[in-house]
Amino acid sequence: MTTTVRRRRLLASAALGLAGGAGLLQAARAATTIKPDARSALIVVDVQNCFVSGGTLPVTKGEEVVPVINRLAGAFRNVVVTQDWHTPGHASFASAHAGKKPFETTKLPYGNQVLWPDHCVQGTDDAALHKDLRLPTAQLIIRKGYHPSVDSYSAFMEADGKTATGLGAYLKARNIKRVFVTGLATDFCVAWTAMDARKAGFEVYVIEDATRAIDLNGSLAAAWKQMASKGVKRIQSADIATA
Ligand code: VGL
Ligand code: ZN
Repeated sequence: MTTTVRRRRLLASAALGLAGGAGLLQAARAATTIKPDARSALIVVDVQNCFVSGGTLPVTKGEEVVPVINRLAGAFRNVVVTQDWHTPGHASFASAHAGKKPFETTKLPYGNQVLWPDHCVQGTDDAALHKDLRLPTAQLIIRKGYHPSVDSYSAFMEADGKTATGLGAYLKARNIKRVFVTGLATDFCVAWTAMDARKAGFEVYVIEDATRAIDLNGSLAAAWKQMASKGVKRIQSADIATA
């Protein structure tokens, strides 16, 4: 084979490769378009004033999840909402521990605990759902973190690892098999909720662009890695068939 011929063949196969690649990409996207069914539930985690700009524990660009979640909700027959709902002086607050500052950690009887600024105190405006959240079809609001000495990032299980919130039993009683987790924050309440949902036997998706992260010392990358290892699927809102 002459060099010219070889080069021509190479070019031809490169072109084919490109075309084939694009085709595959399209096929992959089409294949992942998900139509939520009667056994699917959207879980909207902690889209509260405390976690957006102006709140007590603001997540950068946290408010950007609101329109994405509002749009997604139209595709789901089952929608569940969570609220972080702490007692005043809650054990997860740095202010409850002498000499501790927010974002430091401490040891509590159930393990290591990140200490946060006072946030999402029961009944305050700070703990209310974001005013632009439009979830008229939502069926359940589950509150968590209301035991004074136990935190609960997860909507399923408190941080002591043994106190269930009741969400798992509720979803099972309603014959839900697949959950789609959205909201705040990706690396804390969303991640723990998603991983506990796996533990409870659900098929679990996190819709990445419907979440925003705190990202404390690399916590976001760590959370995605942990979620992947537990079989949580990472998707985008465009992967859900809406409209
Ligand atoms: C959350 C920290 C403390 C969350 C709640 O919703 O991700 N993070 N409390
Ligand atoms: Zn909290």
